[in-house]
Amino acid sequence: MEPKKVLLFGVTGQVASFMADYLLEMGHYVYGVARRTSCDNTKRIKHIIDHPRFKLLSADITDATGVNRVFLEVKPDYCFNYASQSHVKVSWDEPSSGVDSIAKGCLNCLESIRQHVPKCRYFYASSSEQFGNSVDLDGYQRMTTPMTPNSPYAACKVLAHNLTRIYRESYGIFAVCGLSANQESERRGDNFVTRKITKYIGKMVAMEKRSMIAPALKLGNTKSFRDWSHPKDFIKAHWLMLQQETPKDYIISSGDAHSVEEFLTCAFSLVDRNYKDYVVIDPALYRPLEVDYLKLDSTPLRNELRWKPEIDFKQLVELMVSNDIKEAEREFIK
Ligand code: G4F
Repeated sequence: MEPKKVLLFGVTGQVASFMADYLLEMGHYVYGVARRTSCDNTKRIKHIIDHPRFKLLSADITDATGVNRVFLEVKPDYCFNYASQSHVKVSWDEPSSGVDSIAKGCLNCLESIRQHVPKCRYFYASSSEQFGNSVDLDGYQRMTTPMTPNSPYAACKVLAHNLTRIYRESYGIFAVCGLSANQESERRGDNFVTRKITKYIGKMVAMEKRSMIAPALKLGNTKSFRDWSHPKDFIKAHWLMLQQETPKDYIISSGDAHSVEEFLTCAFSLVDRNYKDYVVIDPALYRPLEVDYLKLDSTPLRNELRWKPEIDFKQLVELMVSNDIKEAEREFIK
């Protein structure tokens, strides 16, 4: 394939940073869009900042003029939209920011494509949170499962998901929703439950090595189930979705559900510990509404696009724990 120009919104975030790596490996030109912040937030893309085929552009997805500017400047072949508020619990504290960054941000991209680059193929990062507590009788969520969002975050995601479909059907734009289950990795933000746990383990191991005792790990609801995977697997599906003849929405998932308690058990067992000796439940960390059980069926994607994930739950936990043990040790030596 000829090198393509790819616009990546949210490039400083976890998933987009892996997508940037993948696109550069394939020989494409990557235009990463990030909003200006007073503190440096480029740690996930430090290794590619000086790459000859990477360019960092400054724009805020909530600002239509900035979004238009980058689309007109780059005239991309593809656009992946990973930008927005991403923390579900925070969306109760900052609901307007969700409306702006998720829904209006998606609309700004769709409008720019419609008006200025109608041939650009658009990927919208939909979320399994959109299902809320809807589950089919066999325990899976599918594209046909009703979307009953349980947070301001998820409600905005449903709106953006529908806008993407509406623009595709109304204007013939190649716009698709990749509805992804949870993505966790060594680049995950510290305030998501998996990384909070693995970072704690790293710190606890480093402290115990120096005869210090780590304070307890405070968590909220540990009974919920999530369908966890590594973004390195998912971004390949996202890319494949834009290579098809006709645009179609797909679910991307491992199809495997584990509770937060199972994640804790697996992660702490890797350092021969029992999580119950370290974790305390803090009711302040509970959400006003919870999503109890996410296990998504990605059979259409697997059959039609011949995709499957390579990193399973245990490998994911091992990768994150071993990364965070090394990272904590480096921090202590500093
Ligand atoms: O790690 P979480 O915050 O991820 P959550 O809510 O599943 O959302 C993530 O996945 C979505 C896809 O399904 C994305 F759309 C979204 O952007 C994000 O990436 O919470 C996972 C579970 C929840 O049930 C939460 O209540 O862990 C529970 N939990 C328990 N204690 C905690 C904590 N979550 C966080 N963040 N922090 C805690 O201390």
